[in-house]
Amino acid sequence: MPRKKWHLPERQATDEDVYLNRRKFIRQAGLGSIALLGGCIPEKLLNPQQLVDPAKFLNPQVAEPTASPETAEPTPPSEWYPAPVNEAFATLDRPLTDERVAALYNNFYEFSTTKEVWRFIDNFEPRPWTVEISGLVQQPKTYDIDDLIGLMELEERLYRHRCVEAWSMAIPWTGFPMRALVDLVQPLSSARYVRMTSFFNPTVAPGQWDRSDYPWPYTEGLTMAEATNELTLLATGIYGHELPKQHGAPVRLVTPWKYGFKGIKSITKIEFISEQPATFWNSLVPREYSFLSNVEPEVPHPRWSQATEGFITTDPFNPERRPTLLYNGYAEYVAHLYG
Ligand SMILES: Nc1nc2c(c(=O)[nH]1)N[C@H]1C(S)=C(S)[C@@H](COP(=O)(O)O)O[C@H]1N2
Ligand SMILES: [Mo]
Repeated sequence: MPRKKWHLPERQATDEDVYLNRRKFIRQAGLGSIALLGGCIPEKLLNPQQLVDPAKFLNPQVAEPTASPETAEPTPPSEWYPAPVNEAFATLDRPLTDERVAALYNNFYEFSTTKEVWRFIDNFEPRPWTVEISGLVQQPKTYDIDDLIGLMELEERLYRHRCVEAWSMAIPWTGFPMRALVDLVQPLSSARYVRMTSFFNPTVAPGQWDRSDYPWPYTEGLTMAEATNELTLLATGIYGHELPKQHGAPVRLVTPWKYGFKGIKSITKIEFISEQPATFWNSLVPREYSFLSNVEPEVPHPRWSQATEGFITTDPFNPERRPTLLYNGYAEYVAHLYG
């Protein structure tokens, strides 16, 4: 294998440092592996030098990175992109995050517990891909993703993006409203929730091997009122082109008034059901990740405040400190859903 940029020798000492510091912190704080790997490392503990997957030290069987830095390059444009901008979501109160920064700083636990998901995602093939629509619905059907996109009208929207870990970005998504899909498939009146399921394939997703104790596949859920809210988007693109793999190709959920983990990536199944579904993070750590998980500055995470956030524009390690907005600034669209 050719030597890659991240194999620069001076980084090795740094990796070890980071590992030792991290391990020291864990011991001092008495936190278990869920606390470390729960998607929840507070920003101040992130080290800009952190270049190695901590899971590697916990389990020497972890796969070597398969990606090259080029993997993080934007996908080529296609006939669907760029899509027309929805005028209601054409501006924001902050600049957009740099595309490259967003592509190199991701949460996607199927591939890595670090932010360097792009390094581990080469073997993942988001096409061909099908999305099963099933459950309490008049028109159940399994769609090829490109056939489904062809039935929908794509649009671009600028949204705030707020992770429960207290970092945030501003992202131009392309996609279609989930409401348009609901209109197409016609759920029965007995449908009260939507459950979405990601893929399960440990041969391409090292995180599904390393954390075989996690409740894979990743699942998420919304109430029908949330699913049909004007804001709720099924995104197939970002920054005016197709989604790169690390952002959840070929289709992922975007619910900008909720914490980012609700925005399930690489969806394979959308089911209409009558009872509130179990979801990945809510099953794993229910007291930290509620089913609703709306962005609320006054409601702290059990291990850190949510009153402010680190807004990332050009440098994930020097974010701009900003006050958290109620419902991430989308109260006018969603406040009526919550009493
Ligand atoms: N399938 C899947 N979807 C996922 C995650 C994940 O680990 N697996 N992480 C979530 C979290 S915590 C966040 S903040 C967002 C990050 O999306 P981005 O990498 O496109 O910014 O994806 C969410 N969707
Ligand atoms: Mo997140």
